[in-house]
Amino acid sequence: MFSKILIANRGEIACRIIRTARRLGIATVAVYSEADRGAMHVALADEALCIGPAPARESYLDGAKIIAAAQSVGAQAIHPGYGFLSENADFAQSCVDAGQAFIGPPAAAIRAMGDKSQAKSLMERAGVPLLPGYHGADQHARLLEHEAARIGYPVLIKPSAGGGGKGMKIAASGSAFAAALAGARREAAAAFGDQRVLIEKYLPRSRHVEVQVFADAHRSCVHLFDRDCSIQRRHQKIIEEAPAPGLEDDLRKAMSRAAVTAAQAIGYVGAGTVEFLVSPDEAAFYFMEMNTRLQVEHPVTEMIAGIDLVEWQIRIAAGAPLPLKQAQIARAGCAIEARLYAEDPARDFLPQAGRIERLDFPEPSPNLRIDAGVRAGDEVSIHYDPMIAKVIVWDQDRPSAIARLRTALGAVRSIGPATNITLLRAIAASEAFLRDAPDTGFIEQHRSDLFVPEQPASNATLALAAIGHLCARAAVARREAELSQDPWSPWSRQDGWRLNEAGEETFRLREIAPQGRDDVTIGIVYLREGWRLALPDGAVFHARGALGADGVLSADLDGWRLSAVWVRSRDEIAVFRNGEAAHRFALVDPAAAAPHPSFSPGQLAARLASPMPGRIITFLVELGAAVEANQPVLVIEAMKMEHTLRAPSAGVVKAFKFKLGDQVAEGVELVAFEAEAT
Ligand code: MV4
Repeated sequence: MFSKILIANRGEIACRIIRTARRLGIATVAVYSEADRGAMHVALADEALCIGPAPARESYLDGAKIIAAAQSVGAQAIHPGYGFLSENADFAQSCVDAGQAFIGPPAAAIRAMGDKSQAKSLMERAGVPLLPGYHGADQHARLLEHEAARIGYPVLIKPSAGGGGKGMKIAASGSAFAAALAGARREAAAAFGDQRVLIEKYLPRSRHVEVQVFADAHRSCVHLFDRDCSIQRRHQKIIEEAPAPGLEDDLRKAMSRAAVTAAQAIGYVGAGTVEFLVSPDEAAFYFMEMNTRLQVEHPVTEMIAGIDLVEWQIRIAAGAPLPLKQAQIARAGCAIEARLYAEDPARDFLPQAGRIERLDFPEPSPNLRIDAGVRAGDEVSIHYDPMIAKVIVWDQDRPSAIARLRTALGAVRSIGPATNITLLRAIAASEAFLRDAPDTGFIEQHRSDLFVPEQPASNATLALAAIGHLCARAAVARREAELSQDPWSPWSRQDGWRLNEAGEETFRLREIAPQGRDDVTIGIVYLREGWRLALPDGAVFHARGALGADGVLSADLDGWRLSAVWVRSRDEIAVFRNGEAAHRFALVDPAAAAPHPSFSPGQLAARLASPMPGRIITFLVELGAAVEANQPVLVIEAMKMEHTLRAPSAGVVKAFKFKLGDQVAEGVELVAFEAEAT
């Protein structure tokens, strides 16, 4: 067994691996980039080494630095986590060549499954069901077109060198094939440096069901049941669950058997996932791809099987046999995972960066697990995946697990970068999610239920904001009086005397989030105990409140006990009401002038600024070009995603303010336009 392992990853998965290694008595070494100096995984590990600047390709993707770090601290093994180098066959091989055990599959297995065409050929030979398709070496356009016609439209063209949906193109008919092929080849060459493609019959409605497999180095292989990951947005999984709901038992068994066959066919070792498409109509399943890493969603399998998959990974990498035989592995209940991302739903889920002011989760329990990679005070960086945490619940049956998920998500309080919590809550609360087994079109099919405009703040919310600011102002003044030791300060009096002689005042509250609502004026009358609050619509509350040392305001509104949070650094009150999106309020200082817009509306219309920090990777128009409103102008890369930026209005491109490859900050002007005279 290893005495020290290095975790070549960051965020929640690094923390998660460290927790298991610690439980096994194994020393842990973290690596981190300069941007992650204060990160959670660095704090958790026994040792930590800085391996380079923030950009992943100079740190977490630099295999040589990682191996050198492992050698320098006397680690015996390297755990790659997921993403980064976890499916890089050359890195896996380099680890072994350097005498480091790679806690993952053999490099040959990674390589074989990394080529989606080769993978399909291997599966075909092993008798694993495939969709009708073509995955040969001959890539002549005419042959591919002939194959597509043989398969029957619609067909899906996929890059052989990549997975996860990147570069896939649907061709609905023969006339559309050539263009779809050209697009797929262009994107495959850009994304993977390899323009080979494969073709498959396109399944319009499908479920994404995957089977967890585990093999040891002694040719034993078991499955650990299935997971449904159909609820995705742009190929990013949002909700995953185990087992996949509503599958016929014989279909489930056939898939699990096929998954084990697939793993054995390639001499697999370690944790792996065989991904299938299930056609809900024909109750048939088809091999998609095999992921040769531990997946983000592995906790739902751990919760229904009662197994620690990272412990198994470490033990198997150290040469141990599988801890259990298939007959000893049983599943119980239902587990569901929700992924919390720093993304702004109001900006089409654009990844967000910035400081996390506050991040409160419900107390974990045997039914609730929180795998987080960040905590309050940390920065979500533009350089890495914006996933903040995973909320995983377990219960005896699916309805009970869904109920737990709703409660757990309702209790999450996050202040800082926008997150997708509202979407997660809407999915967990949706009748469709409870009733049906989801398919990959779930989000689009139920868009109107899932994307509801945020409700205006209720009177209770406004009253809480007012009380919160009253208490926060008092706390600040008291603190200042203490620090200044000013005996004459009214706040220094110990007789509970109140500051405001007049006994009443009005507050103007400005709602920071959601934006765009008018300021609200609230009348406040000081009472012997608490205050009487008069709301704009005439409602009145008799309220008391106290701010705890942790910034949580506990209030009583006519006997109704409610709470809110004071964000000291921003002097905002955030009101989280049982699962609603947070309403955040600042106190409008009447003396402060209204913020002067730095641009006239016309100028704003003609401004193309970067929506977030990123790197310019493509210009899509020439200097001097006349563009339509909303026409794609350039592409920036940030947080492993590409974002196409569009012309804010019709006009002429007067100047590019940056060149290809430049790193740009949020809000900076990228292109100077001369807006068309409207
Ligand atoms: C498909 C498919 C339908 N028909 N292949 C997506 C990424 C990778 N896991 C394979 N994927 C799919 N392959 C055929 N022949 C549907 C998916 C798919 C999907 C496609 C478009 C939009 C979202 C999707 C989510 C999951 C799976």
